[in-house]
Amino acid sequence: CILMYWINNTRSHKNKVDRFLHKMRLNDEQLNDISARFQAEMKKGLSAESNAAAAVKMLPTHVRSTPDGTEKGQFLALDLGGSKFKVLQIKVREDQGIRKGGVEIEEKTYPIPNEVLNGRGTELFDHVSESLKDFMHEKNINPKKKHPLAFTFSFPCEQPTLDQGFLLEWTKDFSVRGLQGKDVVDSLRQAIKRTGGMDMEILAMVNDTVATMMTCGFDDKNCEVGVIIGSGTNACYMEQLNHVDLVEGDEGQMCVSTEWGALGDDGTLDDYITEFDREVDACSINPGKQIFEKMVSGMYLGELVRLVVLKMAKLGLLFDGRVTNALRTKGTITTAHVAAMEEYKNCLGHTREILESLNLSPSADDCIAVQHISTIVSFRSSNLVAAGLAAILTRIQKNRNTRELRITIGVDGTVYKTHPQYPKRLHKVVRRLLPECHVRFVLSESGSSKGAALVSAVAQRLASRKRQTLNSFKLSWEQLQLVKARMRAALQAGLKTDGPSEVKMLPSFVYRTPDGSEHGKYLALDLGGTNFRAMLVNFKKGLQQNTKLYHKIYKIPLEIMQGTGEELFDYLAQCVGDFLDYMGMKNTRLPAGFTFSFPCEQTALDTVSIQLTLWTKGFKATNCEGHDVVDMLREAIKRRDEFDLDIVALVNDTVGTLMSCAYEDPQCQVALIAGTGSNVCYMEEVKNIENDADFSKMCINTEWGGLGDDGTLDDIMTSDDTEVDQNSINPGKQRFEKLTSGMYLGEIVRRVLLNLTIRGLLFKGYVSEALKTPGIFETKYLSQIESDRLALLQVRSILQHMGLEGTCVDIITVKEVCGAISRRAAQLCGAGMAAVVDKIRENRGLDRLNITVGVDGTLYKLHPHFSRILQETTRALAPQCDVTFLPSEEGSGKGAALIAALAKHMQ
Ligand code: 0WK
Ligand code: 0WK
Ligand code: BGC
Ligand code: BGC
Repeated sequence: CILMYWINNTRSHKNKVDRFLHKMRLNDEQLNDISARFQAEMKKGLSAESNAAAAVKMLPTHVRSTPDGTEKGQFLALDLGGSKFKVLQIKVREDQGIRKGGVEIEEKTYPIPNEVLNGRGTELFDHVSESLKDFMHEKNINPKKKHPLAFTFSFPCEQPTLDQGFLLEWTKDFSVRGLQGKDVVDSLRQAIKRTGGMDMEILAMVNDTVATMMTCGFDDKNCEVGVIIGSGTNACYMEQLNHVDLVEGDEGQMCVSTEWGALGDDGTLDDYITEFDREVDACSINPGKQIFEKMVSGMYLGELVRLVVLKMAKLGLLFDGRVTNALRTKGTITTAHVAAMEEYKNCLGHTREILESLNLSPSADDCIAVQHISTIVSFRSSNLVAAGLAAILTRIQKNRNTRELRITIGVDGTVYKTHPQYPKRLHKVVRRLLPECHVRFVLSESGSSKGAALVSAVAQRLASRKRQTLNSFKLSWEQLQLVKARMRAALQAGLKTDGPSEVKMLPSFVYRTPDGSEHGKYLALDLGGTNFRAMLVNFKKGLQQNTKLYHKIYKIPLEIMQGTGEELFDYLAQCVGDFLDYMGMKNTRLPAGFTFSFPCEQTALDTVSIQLTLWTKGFKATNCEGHDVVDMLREAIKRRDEFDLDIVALVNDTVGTLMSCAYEDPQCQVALIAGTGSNVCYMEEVKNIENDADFSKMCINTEWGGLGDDGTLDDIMTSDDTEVDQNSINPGKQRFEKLTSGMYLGEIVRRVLLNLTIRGLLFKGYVSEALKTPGIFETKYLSQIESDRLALLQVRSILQHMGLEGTCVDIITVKEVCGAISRRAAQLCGAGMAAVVDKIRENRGLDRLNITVGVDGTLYKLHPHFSRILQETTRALAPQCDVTFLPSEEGSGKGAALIAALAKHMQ
């Protein structure tokens, strides 16, 4: 009967507390109600419209997958924000999982002095980086080596990328000044710089819930939820990307840190808030904030119990109404006390000790009552967490459209780890609220930093993949020498054989450069890669500088470029007619030179039997290849029957450019076009050409664009290059041109960006329609994007203009890709040019050669770095040649007119 008396007595005292704290005792209906309210808040937080006003921020973390076992590497890690600040070294071995010892950890906890907790931001991060330095020193970690660093930061942060985190607000007991709204990753970088003596690469910043999910996910593939019930509380889970409005993209998943601690900050939980909760909030460092957290987490549970005990004592319901200063003092009952009062074995003993430590002399009944208060307060905490988890699991059920959810929840935090009853209660209520779900709870044994290291391992792998992609466009010195040698061999081979050779070495029948004797009026027609130019040139004998020149540029529509040959030449004839009209010279039959920037085989300078061997660049007009393009123009002019022309010469645009530049600088013996297309011509020794003309030299149009058509460049072509070639209008042709000219560089960039995005390395993996559109990334954008004068924002607007939205990191990557591809193009042209000038030097048996190269083309003229890199590469690969590069002023048209003058002179 003593026992019965004891039981009834206990029950009655508990009932007294139950009545007093009835508002804290939540039944399943209320928990489901809270779960439903939380689900509504989650929706608000995920939607772009309502996110700003939402209390529960639902922060995207840029963690797109849970571990897949391939993560590996050695990392330093910082774990800041929980009750302990830790510095760690983590070694992750591939495919071994934590349980199989796949992860080794060394760690050290560093206290954070109060003055730092409430000091300035720089002081906090100086403390962090000095602790890091101390740890490295203690563990003999080489300070000279660059170390990947993983950063767990357990506060609400907006993250545009994995390695940026803008602090929204402090929670728990942190109230450091000057960091809210700042990128804490950058603050850490600055502090590490200030501390000095270490070199860190901060790969990722993660919230402790995310790191906990990743840590548990390394062993359990079903782990897609992470929850912290520690000094603070929060939960994250894998959400479908198409529900995360703040991040572009619909494919796949992304981990979202709910920051459920703020549930109720907008009054959503007011009907569940008790007077004790209001008092805890009012006395906290962040009143009105983190309402849910203040009902649940370790920072506040002890205080809640104290306030309840204090109130009941004041009401005479405890200790006969006796109250002590200790009991009135904030923080004298801690969450550790609450846990102790719930110890299975000696809960009442602990309760008595704690109350006596507050100078109280509790009766046995008082101890029963106070112990029960602790139970109710911590029970409510686990119930509220259960309601929160039920909301998250319900959302995942809906996302997967399944009721039978098998899922694991990774858990960490002192309350969950040290409070004896907490885990069991939590598991039980979650399973009771969602009986159809198979929910497994996994405790994150040794903290979240393993997870942070795993996230960093993924970031490192992604970064290295990006670096691999960029490196695949890097040419070594040896490779450039190889290209020079291959170009040289191809030049040689092209001169020899009449048969097919990749570098055609087409004779131009121009045997000398101008000597100033040219005079008279000539018409020049210039069909380039994108435009057609008509010009009238008037030369004055020996007075180069007095040359008069009038011209008009006509854009060539794509449908004309790729229509019938007849339409193309009718269009050219129409333009000429328009120009002569404009010049009032329709009735004058002027001698004309025709610059035709495509490979043509000709047997003489003037216009007998000229054959277009193949279209290049964007041209594909039918019935032209193998035909005499001068005849076709003549036919078109005849069809037009408005004016007549005496076309006396046809030259390639490189030859025209050489003439035009040689008119200024007689030392000009080579000409390069680096524009829509890519090509070079130069004055070759006639003895090296199967031609018996009575001249010493002849200008050879190399058509070097064809190098590689027989596979000689396969070892430097990347998969993206191959894709561009295979999807071009002339697959397998003009391989060298496709690596070096304006027609293709933009497209190579687009394909690289597309492949990086598909692999999740760019634009957050979001493959926009724009990115899938061939030709959308025009080469002119490369020149703009690579200009040093442009800030990232301006580059962003260029990308936006193309329908590409990117983060700062994305924009830097785009700039890097553009730079890598244009740099390679310029280097390849430099290697080719070195082959040409060195051949001329050897032709002439010279040790040193002084020579001028005339240049034209939008890529050379407009790209901010192309010309410099090309010149540097040429000089480096042909050190015995002093090469001057002379940009052509008036294009090759003037050159064509000069040749027309030559041709006229020879008639
Ligand atoms: C241990 C984790 C840490 C997290 C902490 C939370 O390693 O990242 O912040 O748990 O629990 P607390 O220390 O606040 O009780
Ligand atoms: C201007 C020359 C023209 C040549 C063009 C190449 O006058 O003959 O075809 O440069 O540059 P693009 O217009 O292809 O950039
Ligand atoms: C913070 C969360 C953190 C949680 C657990 C809360 O106060 O806002 O970011 O995950 O504590 O440490
Ligand atoms: C053509 C050459 C031309 C070069 C530059 C190439 O596509 O084959 O004939 O010189 O473009 O315009």
